[in-house]
Formats: sequence, C-alpha cells, structure tokens
Amino acid sequence: MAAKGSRRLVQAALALALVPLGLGCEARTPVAGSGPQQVRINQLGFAPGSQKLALVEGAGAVGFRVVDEGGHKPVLEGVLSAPAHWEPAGLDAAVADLSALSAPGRYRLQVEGLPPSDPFVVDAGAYEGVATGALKAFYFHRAGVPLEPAHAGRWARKAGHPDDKVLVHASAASPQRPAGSHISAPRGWYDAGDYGKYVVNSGITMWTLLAAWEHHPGFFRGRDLGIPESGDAVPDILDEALWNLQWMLAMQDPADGGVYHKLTTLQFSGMVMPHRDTAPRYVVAKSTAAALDFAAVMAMASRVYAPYEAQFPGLAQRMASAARLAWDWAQANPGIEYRQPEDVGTGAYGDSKLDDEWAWAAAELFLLTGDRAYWDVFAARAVTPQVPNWADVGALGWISLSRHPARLPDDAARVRVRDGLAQAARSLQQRQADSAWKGSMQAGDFVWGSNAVALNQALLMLQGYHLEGDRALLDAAQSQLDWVLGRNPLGVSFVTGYGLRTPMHVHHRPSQADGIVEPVPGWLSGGPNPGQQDATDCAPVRYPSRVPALSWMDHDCSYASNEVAINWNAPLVYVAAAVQALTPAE
Ligand code: G3I
Ligand code: 9MR
Ligand code: CA
Repeated sequence: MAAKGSRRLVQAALALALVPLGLGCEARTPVAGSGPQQVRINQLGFAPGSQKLALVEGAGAVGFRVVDEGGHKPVLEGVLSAPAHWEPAGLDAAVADLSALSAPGRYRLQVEGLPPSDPFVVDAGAYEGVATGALKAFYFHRAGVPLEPAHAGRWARKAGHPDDKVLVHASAASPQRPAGSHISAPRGWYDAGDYGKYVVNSGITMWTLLAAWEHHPGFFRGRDLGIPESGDAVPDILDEALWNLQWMLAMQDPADGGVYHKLTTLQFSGMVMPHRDTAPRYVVAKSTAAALDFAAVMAMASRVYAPYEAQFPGLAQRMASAARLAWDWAQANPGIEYRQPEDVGTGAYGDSKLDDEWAWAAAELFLLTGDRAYWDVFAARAVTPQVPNWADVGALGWISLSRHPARLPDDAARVRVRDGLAQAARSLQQRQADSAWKGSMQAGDFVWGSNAVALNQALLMLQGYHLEGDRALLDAAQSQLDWVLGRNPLGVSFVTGYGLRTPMHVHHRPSQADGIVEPVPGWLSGGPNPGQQDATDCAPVRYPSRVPALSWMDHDCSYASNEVAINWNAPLVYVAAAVQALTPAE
C-alpha cells in the first residue's frame, strides 16, 4: 500500500516521471488476446456525464493524469485510490477516477511508471454503436433465410435450416403427432455457437429485448438496424424480435397447448456454415419449463405488440391465446422436467426449480389480463429477486410488474414489488462500492457466461435506479458495462468488433467457417469461467490461468469461455442502450 507521505509528492512525481506518449502507433484493427497494459479502461470510452473509472493493477503508482490525444496537454490530474486486493483476479488494484473529465475528445490516461493507456473517447454517443451492433447480431442468427449483402455486408451467407419439415422425436410424440411425423417450425434465431433453437433460452432472451424496448423506447424508436424490415412502420427491435417469436409460436402443439423444449439435430454439427448442416432436425420433448417460459414471453409480447395491430393483424390476440393455452398445459402438467433422451446430445437447458418460472409467467399473465388468479400465483411463488439467468427468471416478473404499478392490485402489492427490487439492486451496488475493482462481480459469479452475469447485475441495478433515482446505482451499472468493454484484468473488450482488443476466435460456427478473418460483429464472448468444462476438448490448448476472472481464452475450441449466445447478447443490448439513454448529457 502506498504511504500517505508519498501521495503528497504526487505533483512532483507527475512532473518528473511521466513518459511522453508514443502516438501514431495505436491499434486500429482488433488484436486477439489480452494486452500487456496494466491500466484497464472501457475501450469505447464514456459519455460526458458518466462516472469514468479506470483500474490500475499492481501497487506503487500514486498519481495519474489525463492528456489530450496530442499527448502534451494535461487536462486532468489526480491521485489513485490506495491499492486493495481483488480476490477474483488475485491481484491488487487502485482506482483512477476521471469523472471530472467531461469535455468531448480523445484522451489517454498516464500513470507514473506505466505505459500510457489506450486512447479513449468522451463522446455523447459513446454506446450507441455497441447497443445497435449487439442488436444487429440477432439478425445474423436468423434461421431459414439468406443474409443479403445489403444487410449483412461481408457476412452475407446462404440460407440454412428451413425447418419446414422437422421430425417429431419419440420423446415428443403425441396421438396427433406420432414419432417420425413432421411439423413446420421455421424462422427463429440460432441459440449460440451451435444451430439449435431452444425455447427455454429464448425465454429470458425475449423478455430482455422486449424490456429494452418497453423501458427505453426513445433509444430504439427510429433506429435503423439495416435489416430487411427497416423503413416499415414498426421499430426495428420489434421486427427483429418477431423473427424469433414466430418460431416460438410454432413450438406449441395446438392439440394440447404443450410446448416442445427445443428444435435441434440429434448431435452438434461440425464447424460448418448453416447450409452445410443438413442433418435431420427434431422437436424434442415437451417440458413444464418450456411451457411457462413460453407463456410468459407470449403474454408480454401480446402487451408489447398490441399497438401494432394495423401492421400485424391478429398477432397480439394470437399471442394472448397461446400464452393462456401454455399456462393451462403447465397447470395440468406441473412436473415435466426436461430429460435429455439417450440419442440426443445438444444443449439441455434443464431446470429443476420452477417456482421462478411460475412466478414470472403469472406476473406477465396478470399484467395482460388483470385476472387476480394470476396475481395470487405470483404472490405465492415469488421469492426475493436475484440476478436473472436462463434458469432463474424470477426477477423478470418483478421487473415487469414494477414498470406497471397502476395495474397492481393494491398499495401493499406496489410496496412489495418496489422494495423487493430496490433491495436487490442496493445489495449489488453495495458489493460494487466495497470491491477493490469497483464492480459487483465476486469469485462465485464467474460461471459459464460470466459476462452476462455482469450485465444482468447491471440490469438489476438499473431497476433500482429507475425506482429510486440514486445516481450511485447508475454508476454501478456503468461499471459493469465497463467490465465487458475492457475494464477487466484481461484487457479485452468482449464484444466482437467493438473496442481495440476484441475476441477474434469465438466458438461460433459461422465465424469459424465463413473464411472471413473478423468474426461476425456485435457478439459478446461468454467470458471468464474457471469451470473450464471444455478443457478436454481444447487439449493440448490450455487456459492461461485457473484464477476465476482470468480463466478465459480467445480460442475457437473454448465453448465454456468464448462461445456467444442470444441470452448473453440480450442484456448487452439492454444495458448499453439504458446507460446510453439514462446518462446525463454533461
Ligand atoms: O449455477 C452453478 C453454480 O451454482 C455452481 O457453483 C457452478 C460451479 O460449477 O456451476 C454453475 O452452473 C453452471 C451453469 O452453467 C451456470 O449457468 C454449470 O456448471 C454449467 O455446466 C452450466 O453451463 C451451461 C452450459 O450450456 C452447459 O449445459 C450454461 O449455463 C449454458 O448457457 C450453456 O448453454 C449452451 C447450450 O447448452 C447449447 N448452445 C450453446 C449454449 C451456450 O454455451
Ligand atoms: O459447439 C457446442 C457448443 O455450442 C455447446 O455450448 C457445447 C456444450 O454443450 O458443446 C459444443 O460442442 C462440443 C461438444 O459438447 C463436445 N464435442 C466437441 C463439440 C464442439 O466443440
Ligand atoms: Ca428456474
């Protein structure tokens, strides 16, 4: 820890020890892997009015200064916080608070004794590009259509997976649809690095994208994604979301309202383009989790698409009926857990705890219908909101309810919903305040898809900000966005194509098979995961570290740390758009 006395010498140290900037050598194309820098900063920069923190690894440095891009004019000088230990990365870190810097421009951060940071911008539109790009990423995952150069640029490709003749797997057989018969379930998005389509994972994904629209329409209205529907009377985010909703509707068996758990080949395909993966595809097993996630999504979607009756006649009504039918099926079949059939090896998305799915579906159906019976189920099943993930969707119901307080039954209900969410947000923000890295990620949060954990923490803190207006909650969310965009000990901005050092070798079939050096843009890499469940498949390639926050590699073998997935990209869309929309202009 730096002695207090030496801190007083900061001005002198700054004057003597700072090296001139080497300009003209900045990387303009993404470079794979982590950088050598010990100064970690959001590679997309900041809005003028945002909190701006950088992290300095190691002990010993005392002062910092920010210089303009020319490298000569100091625009801000300051003192680092005392270094403290941050357990998830096993290192000491000090904080440089640059928040006072609000003039738009390009800058670098200089810390005595270290090379200057990458250049970063202060710009009113700092996250518009990444929020839009992360949403456009979903277009790149459309099944069943060619991606035309006009929309996909270099990543144009042929159509794959028409899914108009999908086999009914033995596990999904019913009297009207025996094993080996066919159904049609076209469209939808590929889930991840694989070409499967999974209802459970579409659950949280659709909520997050529709919530991004519902909570921040100002950011998305009129925003042109460059998709085939751009220019119609519907916001592009809703046009894109409909691509997957249409597929989901086809995953419901009209005979009984049950919902198939997934639509995949029997085994994962090789690393090929979509049109080369021609193995038969199946709908596999109905499950209670799929029915409840489906019911929740369709109830919410019915509310969200209702104003577009002229563009989509009958759609909102159809979604409402589908939601009710799925709910009724789940009530009649409450204990059907997904069990992976012996001949199937694709993703399981199995979940044995369904209180959260019941509570979420009940919340959305209550908002849609006003029927007290749904409220009673929510009230009975809901537990304290937690950071959501595909298997724990409880918070989604709380959040939807909190955004429509006038529809809640009474003041007690309003207080319960508000306090539950506000407390969850507060406890995360307290973690952030107490952390040496000034983030809310703790060692146990580094699981498969940890970057989405970081962003879903931000999403929850943003609900607290919405309810309470305390700036500390917005700042804490900003810190989580900073994490995925480069303020992490790997020095990587985890979004393909957005930042100076971004993943180049994601576990993503199109990116590996298309012959284009740059991966498909706008996708969030899963993130550090000490579980290393892919270690055997990756051998002899090895992870550089077992330390939680460092357990990541930019290698295409690494599905446990470097895959992409729709449920991880959706909170990137939400958080980047929300931080962009909510941060004061100055
Ligand atoms: O939640 C537990 C935690 O309590 C425990 O401490 C920790 C220790 O290992 O494990 C945590 O569970 C992990 C879970 O992800 C966290 O969400 C499991 O170990 C881990 O195996 C599980 O991984 C899932 C993975 O599929 C394997 O089933 C991921 O969540 C899930 O996102 C991923 O999804 C795959 C699809 O199956 C197929 N398509 C690609 C997609 C993305 O990789
Ligand atoms: O490519 C698959 C990826 O999408 C999944 O997330 C992952 C875990 O289910 O599995 C990947 O497929 C691998 C399989 O599990 C084992 N053999 C190698 C496959 C490709 O790396
Ligand atoms: Ca669950």
